[in-house]
Amino acid sequence: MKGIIYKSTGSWYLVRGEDGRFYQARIKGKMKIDREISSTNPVAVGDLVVLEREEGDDAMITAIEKRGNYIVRVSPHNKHQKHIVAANLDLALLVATVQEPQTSFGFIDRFLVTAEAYHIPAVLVINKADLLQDEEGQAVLRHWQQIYTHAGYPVLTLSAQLPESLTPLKEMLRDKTTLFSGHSGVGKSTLINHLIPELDLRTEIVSEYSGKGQHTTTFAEMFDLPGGGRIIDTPGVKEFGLIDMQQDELAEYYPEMRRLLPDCRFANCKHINEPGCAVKAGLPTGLVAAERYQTYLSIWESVEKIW
Ligand SMILES: Nc1nc2c(ncn2[C@@H]2O[C@H](COP(=O)(O)OP(=O)(O)OP(=O)(O)O)[C@@H](O)[C@H]2O)c(=O)[nH]1
Ligand SMILES: [Mg+2]
Ligand SMILES: [Zn+2]
Repeated sequence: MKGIIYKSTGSWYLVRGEDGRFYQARIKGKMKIDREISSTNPVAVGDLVVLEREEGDDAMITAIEKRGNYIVRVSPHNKHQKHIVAANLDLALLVATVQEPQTSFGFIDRFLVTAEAYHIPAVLVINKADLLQDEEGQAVLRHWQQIYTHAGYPVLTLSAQLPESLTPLKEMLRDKTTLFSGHSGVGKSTLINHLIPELDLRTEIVSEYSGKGQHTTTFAEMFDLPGGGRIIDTPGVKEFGLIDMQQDELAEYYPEMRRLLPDCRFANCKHINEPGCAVKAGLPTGLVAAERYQTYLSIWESVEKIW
């Protein structure tokens, strides 16, 4: 029987079989894993697998199907290893907050760059808009919306406390498998609880002391949406470390820069201080937002050097 992974704790898996039932499964000791990527987790949420039923609700995973796509980040336990966050995704959604906790442009852009590199459409959700109702807050929200809309991403500004603000999000998620990612405390589980009313995921207030979330969700888990589609809740991420990224490909993963690259004078332009650089020429005209260019420079410094 085939099945799909709904939850992975590392030692056992919650799998939904073709029969619609959930099974507690383990990986068969001798299962051959087609190692297209070497990662700390051989099987991830969203993976399609072959199941062998055992007693009751127990099962064995005997094979894993080739992934349509997947998203990988640096393993939380070992900087030199990869961790598959989820597989077979239609959308990668980042929940960001201006405050409580603050999400930086650098973090947002590392996530978006990763989604581009894995060819997964990305969406930015700015949650906790209720905390930004004064004039200053509204201006910040407009600024964020403008930066990311211009970069080419759908941006939804909403608040888990204002149920009607979730309507466009519901539309966007219908019939899709969507990964929810973001810092701890931004409200991923709270939003999912609203989207799936019978669910009651644990949520926790952001620590007043550190201004950070408390890592309430500890394992990635997938849930069915009432109107069709699935959502994957994930534990909060501190940093989105980029895997196997090289400096010369980075600009390709900024959609607004990608469009300009053919106009750079030099084919191997780094877009830093070359003459005739179309990316830099796009800064004063607003084709490239200064905030996005700043994150380009800092990510460029941090990834594999090839020049
Ligand atoms: N003011 C306000 N608070 C919110 C909103 N959404 C969530 N919260 C609160 O933010 C806190 C953290 O929410 P969670 O849903 O646990 O956050 P999470 O992203 O799942 O966090 P981890 O599981 O640790 O990654 C809770 O106290 C929520 O009630 C919102 O739109 N506005
Ligand atoms: Mg959570
Ligand atoms: Zn250039």
